[in-house]
Amino acid sequence: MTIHVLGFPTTLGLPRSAVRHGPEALRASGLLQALRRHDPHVVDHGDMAVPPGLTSDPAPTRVAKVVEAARRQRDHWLRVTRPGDLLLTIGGDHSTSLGTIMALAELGDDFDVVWVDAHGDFNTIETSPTGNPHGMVLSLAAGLLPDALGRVITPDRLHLWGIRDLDPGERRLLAAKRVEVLTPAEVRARREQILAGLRPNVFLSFDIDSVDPADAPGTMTPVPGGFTRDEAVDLVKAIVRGRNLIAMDLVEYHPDRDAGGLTNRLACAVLEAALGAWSRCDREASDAHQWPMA
Ligand code: DIR
Ligand code: MN
Ligand code: MN
Ligand code: MN
Repeated sequence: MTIHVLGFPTTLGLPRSAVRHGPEALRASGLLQALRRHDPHVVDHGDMAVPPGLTSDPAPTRVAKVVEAARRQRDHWLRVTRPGDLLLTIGGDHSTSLGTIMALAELGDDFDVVWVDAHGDFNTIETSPTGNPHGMVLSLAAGLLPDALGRVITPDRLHLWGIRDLDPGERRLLAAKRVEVLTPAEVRARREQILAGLRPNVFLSFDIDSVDPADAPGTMTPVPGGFTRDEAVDLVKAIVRGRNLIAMDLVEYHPDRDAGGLTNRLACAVLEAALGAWSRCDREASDAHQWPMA
């Protein structure tokens, strides 16, 4: 069983942002060394080359470029992965997660997507107030932008947790498709029940802005009222324990806005929580982090 690590420094979903420096910043903090403490079978695939997002592109062009990059990421995963492996991608904006969903669907895995985020990412070109495809990733995967991509995943497999900032049109679409959409308060109140509702195979896509800006200032789109750092770490452990984490993404980390490195340390803790639970090591004793390194 191998952990495959891929940097995906994309801004195709969120042009003009420094989320392209996310993989580089986390690598510099000792990401690979930390993962190897959990499991020696870590293969670093480097960073995928992705062209910059352009605000001058009309929304359909932006979406087409996101899909093109996602296909390359899917093809890469399909070449390297074996049953039992874990696909770990460091974004980039949230369009990072489309290629992995496509790869898992192609592999025929029976999996749920847990999308931990402040946002629904269920806009279409028509409902999006920004035209930014990072807010359309799940609607793309669900086939709601039919010119761009067929249906990759059915809406019943989507579990959106931490959500507190929906655009009116995407709110209607999420309701029409009966997607599970839960605020942080609802996740707290119904935790055991919603965890029990997950399929055994899980793709966890963790958007840094799911966490409250007090604990995660390093993001482009902060929204008050998020999970605390400790809640996020606990939740990730609970998701991974007793399930097969088949893929995980850490996205929307914006190092330029991360005064004091708070968000870098949060990203570290979240990844270690997932990997610790995944490799079934008892990490509690070494929870005094050696990572990020000074
Ligand atoms: C907003 C922001 N709903 C949009 N989405 C974000 O542009 O569609 N997603 N920030 O993470
Ligand atoms: Mn997102
Ligand atoms: Mn978000
Ligand atoms: Mn489900």
